[in-house]
Amino acid sequence: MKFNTKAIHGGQKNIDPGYNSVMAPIYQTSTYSQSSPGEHKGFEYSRSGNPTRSALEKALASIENGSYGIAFGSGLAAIDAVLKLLKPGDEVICTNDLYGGTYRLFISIFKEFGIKFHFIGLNEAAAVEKHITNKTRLVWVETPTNPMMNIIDVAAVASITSKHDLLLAVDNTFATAYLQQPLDLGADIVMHSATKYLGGHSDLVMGSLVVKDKELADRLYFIQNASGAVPGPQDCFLALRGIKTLHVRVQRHCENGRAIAQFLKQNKHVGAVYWPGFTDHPNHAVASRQMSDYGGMVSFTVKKGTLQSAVDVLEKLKVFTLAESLGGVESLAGLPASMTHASIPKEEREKQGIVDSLIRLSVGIEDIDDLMADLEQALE
Ligand code: P1T
Repeated sequence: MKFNTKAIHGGQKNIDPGYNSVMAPIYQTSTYSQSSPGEHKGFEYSRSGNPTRSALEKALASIENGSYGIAFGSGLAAIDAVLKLLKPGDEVICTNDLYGGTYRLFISIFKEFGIKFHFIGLNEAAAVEKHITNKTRLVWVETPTNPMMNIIDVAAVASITSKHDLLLAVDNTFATAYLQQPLDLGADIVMHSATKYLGGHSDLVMGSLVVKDKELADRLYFIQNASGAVPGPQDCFLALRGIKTLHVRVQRHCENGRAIAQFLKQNKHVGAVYWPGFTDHPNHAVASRQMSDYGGMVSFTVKKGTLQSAVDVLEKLKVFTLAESLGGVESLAGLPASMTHASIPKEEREKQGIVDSLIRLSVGIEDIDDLMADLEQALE
């Protein structure tokens, strides 16, 4: 099956043996009756498994070309589960430009539990090799990165991790499975904040993991059940519904993202524009190879360079909503330094380019003329 068909039908055959409903029903139940202790129809308690969640997990596995999908109560809960594969003393190599909450989880929680993190620039995949020790277990990659839109060559990193028998996890939130398939590029785990493009309508918080390997899947299902950060059935239904239109939404996000990036690049009030579709983006060639288009996320600095100049632009926007998050049908704008990435120390942030005048746009699927006019008036 090709992607557009999988987005709608992947893993959904006989989803409701009871009544043949076309959409997976919302099984709003915490428990399931047993005819005799241990005798049931595959579900005992909804932390361990729920049919609506199961339908979503099958859809997730299908769109990522994996074998097993595992859904969580948030993107961070999904990342938390991956880190729980490790033990004190283990080491992780990760991109130095990460979603602020991921950084906070690594530094404020798992570092305290004795896991060591090496944050490195991964524009050159070979840099990974220099930081591998006999304690390294996991390489964590976000691509495109949030919010600087750096691109990491997943296949090149995978060739190193497989040689050293390390796990490679890729946060595919910005690209989505429609534009990029990390498992096909050699990653072991693909992770999503399903809150974003997968849900697609800014109406749920959820995370997901997809893997190919049965043993790894069993361990992650164990952690999902043992730690218990599972999403409810209503949210699973919404995510499943979102996935069915992922391909058409992301096409329009890409189209509008391209137009906005080009518009910003020629606007006299704008400094730098970060979007991997530009031929002068440092890893444009890698983006063109591993992604089928460049996505709907665009970051830029206001030329004046001050915090106030960025705040002025954000306050004047009328169609773009000033808000955290991304990937919904509506356009959002944010100030990473004080919103999504405030938990990263200022000095560290600025090294990555997350300056006070940096604005991040999640370009939605409204009419492009209205989006451009909105940015134009705000920048003027
Ligand atoms: O918010 P949550 O569903 O827990 O997902 C965390 C997360 C993980 N990875 C990436 C790349 C993300 O962007 C996020 C969440 N990001 C935002 C809320 C944001 O506005 O950037």
